Amino acid sequence: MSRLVVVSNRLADPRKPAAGGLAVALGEALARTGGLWFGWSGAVDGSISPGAGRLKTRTAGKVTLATVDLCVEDHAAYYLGYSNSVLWPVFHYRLDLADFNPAYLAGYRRVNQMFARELQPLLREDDVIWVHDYHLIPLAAELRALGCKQRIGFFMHIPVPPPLILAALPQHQGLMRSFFAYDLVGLQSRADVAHFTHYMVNEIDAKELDGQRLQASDGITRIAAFPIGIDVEEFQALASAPEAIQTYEALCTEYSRRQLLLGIDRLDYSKGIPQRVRAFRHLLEQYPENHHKATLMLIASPSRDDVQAYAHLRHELEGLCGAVNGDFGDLEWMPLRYIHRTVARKRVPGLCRAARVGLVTPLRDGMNLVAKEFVVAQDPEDPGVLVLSRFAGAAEQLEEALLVNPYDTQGMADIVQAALHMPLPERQSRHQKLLERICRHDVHWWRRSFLGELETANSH
Ligand code: ADQ
Repeated sequence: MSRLVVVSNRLADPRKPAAGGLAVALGEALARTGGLWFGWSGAVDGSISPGAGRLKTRTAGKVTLATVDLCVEDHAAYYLGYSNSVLWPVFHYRLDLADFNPAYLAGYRRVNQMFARELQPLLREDDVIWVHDYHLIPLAAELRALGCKQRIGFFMHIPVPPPLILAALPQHQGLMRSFFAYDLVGLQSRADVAHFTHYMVNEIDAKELDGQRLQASDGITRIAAFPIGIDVEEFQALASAPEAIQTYEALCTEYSRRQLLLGIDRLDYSKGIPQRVRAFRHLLEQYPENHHKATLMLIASPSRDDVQAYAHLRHELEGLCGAVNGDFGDLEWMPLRYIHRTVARKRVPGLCRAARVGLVTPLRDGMNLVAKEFVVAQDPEDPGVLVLSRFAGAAEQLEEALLVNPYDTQGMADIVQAALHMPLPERQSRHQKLLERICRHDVHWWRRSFLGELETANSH
């Protein structure tokens, strides 16, 4: 069995439960093969110079964790700059929020080169390398330039926009051509595969060899959708642990006379949080029977505070939430609870189970794991209803959710109203089908499918 090498921007100690399902799933595969996980340590070190890394290795059980620190300039250009102020907004269809500063691209290339330089001496001939996400698109090309012949796969956690949006990226061809250094490129949804393929065919004259392979002057790569899942067993175990039960019981007591609507997200403009608040406001205006009966709880974890667009979002949201409470609240009822915090992972299943409606309404999302967690946390005898944006990757799989267009305030309010009043048999039947599909396509299925396909892909 080949050793697995995972490369991602950040890594987590897979033995710690707070690491979450993805780290646990990757950690299992890494441990089985005595694998290596390589990435940025999260530290920014003023004493190193641009393009230099400081490699540190430690072991976590059978897994070796190898990390590099970044200097201040590289952190600003590669991470805050190109990754989070260019690629993130563009791939989420937000050209208006992109900051095309040329220094960012130079920093992005520099850090990918440094990653390749530090990683290459740690590699063995028969390793299988799995690179994750938009921070590291050129990594395989950099490794190939250093002579690496190993199988290398890439998984993109975020969506792929249509070709003309990608084409707005200055020097997009160079970036997109570097995908051909991978043996396999995994995307979240069929829509992403279609956009990716159209881009390659339209913009760089690639040819579709068969349904799954693309050929360009740079080589051949295989493309497929591998919708990521959650670790259902891990989440169910969390749900039956004391912290989740306490959270559930405390909320049931507090909201015994009301119905709880819940949103849990990173505070990110792709998640459609202001649009959700507007729809809730509309619900209270159009359906006054919900006054004193419905409470929306929004839990938004702080994210990328040092990128400007995120600071704007925070202010916008504070204003919107304050206005809803000011206009509709009274001494007995606060319609909206906005919590700008990461809640302990152990409490998430309890929060979800206490909610009658889960509002997962991103404007665009690669997958969205909260949607799947919400379904798994429900009591099958009396399940809550998932209201899901049709623009989340998860919508391709979770057909029995109530699908909404988050830009349509009125339409979303009407659907939330339907969710609040859905009869029990319909809730049960939708929940059962959703749960079945989420269990079948869990994170272990995702990992096995991707790695199985990578093992059989032709290597460079
Ligand atoms: P994210 O954008 O981070 O991931 P998501 O898939 O929703 O989004 O995962 C978030 C995780 O963090 C979930 O496990 C959730 O429970 C947790 N979380 C979010 N907010 C929290 C809060 N306030 N407190 C506690 N926990 C919170 C990226 C892509 C997604 C893709 C994933 C995986 O943007 O589209 O689904 O990667 O590929």
